[in-house]
Amino acid sequence: MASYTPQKSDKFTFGLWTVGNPGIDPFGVAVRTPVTPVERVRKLGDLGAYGVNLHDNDLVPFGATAHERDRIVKEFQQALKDSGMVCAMATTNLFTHPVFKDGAFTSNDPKIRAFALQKVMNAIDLGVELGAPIFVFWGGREGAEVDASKDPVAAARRFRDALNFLSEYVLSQKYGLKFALEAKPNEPRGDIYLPTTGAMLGFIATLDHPEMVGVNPEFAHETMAGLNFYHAVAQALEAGKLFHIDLNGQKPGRYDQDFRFGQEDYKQNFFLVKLLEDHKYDGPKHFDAHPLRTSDPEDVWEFAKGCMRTYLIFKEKAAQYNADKEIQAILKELNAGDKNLDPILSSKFTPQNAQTLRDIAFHADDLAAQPLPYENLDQLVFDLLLGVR
Ligand code: GLT
Ligand code: MN
Ligand code: MN
Repeated sequence: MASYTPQKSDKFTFGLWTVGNPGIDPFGVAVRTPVTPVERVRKLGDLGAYGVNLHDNDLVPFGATAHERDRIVKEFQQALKDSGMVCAMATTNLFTHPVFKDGAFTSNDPKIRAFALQKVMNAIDLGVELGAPIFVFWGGREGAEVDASKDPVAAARRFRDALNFLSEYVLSQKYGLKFALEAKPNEPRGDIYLPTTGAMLGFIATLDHPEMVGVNPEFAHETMAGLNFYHAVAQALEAGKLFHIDLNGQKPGRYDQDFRFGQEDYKQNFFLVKLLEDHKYDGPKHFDAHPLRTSDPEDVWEFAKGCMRTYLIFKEKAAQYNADKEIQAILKELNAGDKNLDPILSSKFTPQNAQTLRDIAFHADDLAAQPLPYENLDQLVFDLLLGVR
């Protein structure tokens, strides 16, 4: 039996805010006192994680002096070095302070939009100083409960203006940083703009520097809206836009649960891991989850270990699936192809190709009668996942 011990090469990362979550919810106060960011880095490093991610204010408190900032950053850099960890991603907290209660980039108030840009430029500098190659934008407060309050067309334009401005900032500083946009349908706003990964992909194409910008899909965020996360990630991957990924657990139709990776829907997570492995996704695998409110400090580390262990178990199952003779024989049959038609179907339109297609006498009833043994296939997957194959 494999040991499922995480290696640095697995590129598992955790946000400082994940293992540092104190268990606050809208109905209850904190239940845990998190250890310091430095201790989180040390402990995660010991457990085999590759790196950490942070918001500016996870490390440097809002309003800290330049002197305090530099001292904190230096101490943190030392902790990263000592534990062989990296800062894999950085982002900006544009949601906690009351100034952002009605949005940051999409606020109606130009002063608040300008303050948001200033805060992001500082957070970008911090991320680059810590060596982060990816910068995430999650517009948690970019939305509305009252649609009369904001013009959503103006909001889209403002969001675009902000990202264009920040892209130019990165280029002017010669930072080589990439951006990843993270969608969420709602919470904390009643509705958040650009609510899905697909919406983000459409939006990216309208930016001045689309080559710098990809997506950071999160399992919980597509799933809470009842969407198929596996399909969303596949679309991003196929478009060359999967720059980062947030893995966790979530039941459809609930608040953003951010459970331990794999806690819900084993089958969906299995196909997700198989997708990432089969397509050699080589970015960080970020467990953007938090321990249950019932967890004591020790259980917090069980949560972190569990996220990584679950991924590695699914990875092993994916290899088993790819080597399973019966499953592969069915897939081979389903994907047998057609040596005459495939070249036409995968090439561009030509009048000649169009004529060739017109001239074929298709027998629709015969085509419809071909077997599609999906009951059998799905049961084989179930048996494999439940360990009886
Ligand atoms: C917040 C949110 C996450 C985002 C983080 C990045 S912050 O915890 O719930 O999904 O990825 O800003
Ligand atoms: Mn996230
Ligand atoms: Mn979430």
